[in-house]
Amino acid sequence: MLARMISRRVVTAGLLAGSTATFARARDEGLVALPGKQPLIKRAFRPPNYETPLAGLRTPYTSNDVFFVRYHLANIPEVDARDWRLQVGGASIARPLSLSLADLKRDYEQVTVNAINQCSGNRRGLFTPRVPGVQWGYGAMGNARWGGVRLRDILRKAGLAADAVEVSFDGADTALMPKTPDFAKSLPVGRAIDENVLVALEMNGEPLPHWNGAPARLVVPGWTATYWVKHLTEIRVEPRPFEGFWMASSYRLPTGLFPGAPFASQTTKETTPITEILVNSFVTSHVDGERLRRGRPVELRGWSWDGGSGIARVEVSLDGGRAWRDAALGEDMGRFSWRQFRVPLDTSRAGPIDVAVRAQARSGAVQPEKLVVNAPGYHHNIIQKLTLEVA
Ligand SMILES: Nc1nc2c(c(=O)[nH]1)N[C@H]1C(S)=C(S)[C@@H](COP(=O)(O)O)O[C@H]1N2
Ligand SMILES: [Mo]
Repeated sequence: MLARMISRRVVTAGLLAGSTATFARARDEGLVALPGKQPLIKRAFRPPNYETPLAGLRTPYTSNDVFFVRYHLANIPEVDARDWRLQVGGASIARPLSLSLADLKRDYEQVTVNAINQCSGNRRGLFTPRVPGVQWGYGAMGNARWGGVRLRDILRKAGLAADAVEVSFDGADTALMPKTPDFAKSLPVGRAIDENVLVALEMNGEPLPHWNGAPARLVVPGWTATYWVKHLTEIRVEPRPFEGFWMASSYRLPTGLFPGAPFASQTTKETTPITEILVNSFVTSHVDGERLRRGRPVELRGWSWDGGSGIARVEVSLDGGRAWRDAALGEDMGRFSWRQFRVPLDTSRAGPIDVAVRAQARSGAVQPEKLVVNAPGYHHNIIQKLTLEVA
């Protein structure tokens, strides 16, 4: 309702969230509802950074109204879908395009893909020692069914030249301070033309919510969410590496520290862009320290995922990591999606149960025991451990 009132105007997220009339505060401290969203965990106010609470992560598809929200820039326009245009150009494009929403819906095949959208810094708040940045817990991620058109089909129609090296993406959001660099990202052309990369118009069968990138966002299944540019307005294809701040100076890791798809045109001797999501899992049925009623049957459940090879197995230990057993896996919702794991818990005896969960991807990668420390606080995927108390 409010979203409609303010449409066709440029407002800052700070103003939006700051107006008491539009501001719902939940009982729990730190839970705040942005317009159109359920209460989320507020990690930063301006730019808006809101995390999905555990209760919102239990469904196979994360609801649009609890899906996490992450921005780098505070000036976030409410884009009017009727005026919106997607510009496609650059030196490696033969026929520049200016596409309306109607063009995208009429002239291109509509496809869907199930995929995890996970922030590179998901779980940064769990790093010890602490690393600077948004102190995310487990909920800077979600799974959704994304609908839209293949980026590849757009690039083909625009006449993609053989000399193309990278494809860059810019969104409608801008910085409040003139010195803050605009948020724009790029992909190697090989990844950009992967059939799973979409210009998405829909999320879980609905038009994209404002806070998740309306009217169109990039969806790069298997790669961390930094590439999933929201409020997409411009695509450029060039025969050289893109030099924007968010590629050249941010979202980078020491070269060779982590596995993942290479990004050769952006790699230096020292650093390389973060690319694929690493194998990971987390428990959604219980929290650390939770008490279980003695004798009552109960199941441990959660999700496991990786950057697109798919999940091979999930092992669970109930004795602090000595013995491991295979968990049952739920429905395969696609290799870029997450997959449920389940094991029954024995609650016949009182006392602690030391739970540990270890996912293995089809690529062979396994969740590590120890954190690979890195300055930006990315790729937190260590084995989750929690203690439950039967009483
Ligand atoms: N236009 C725009 N797109 C963006 C960003 C941004 O700041 N501006 N942040 C990126 C990052 S780092 C993340 S984690 C995801 C978050 O997606 P969500 O807000 O839909 O959950 O959006 C990506 N796309
Ligand atoms: Mo992110």
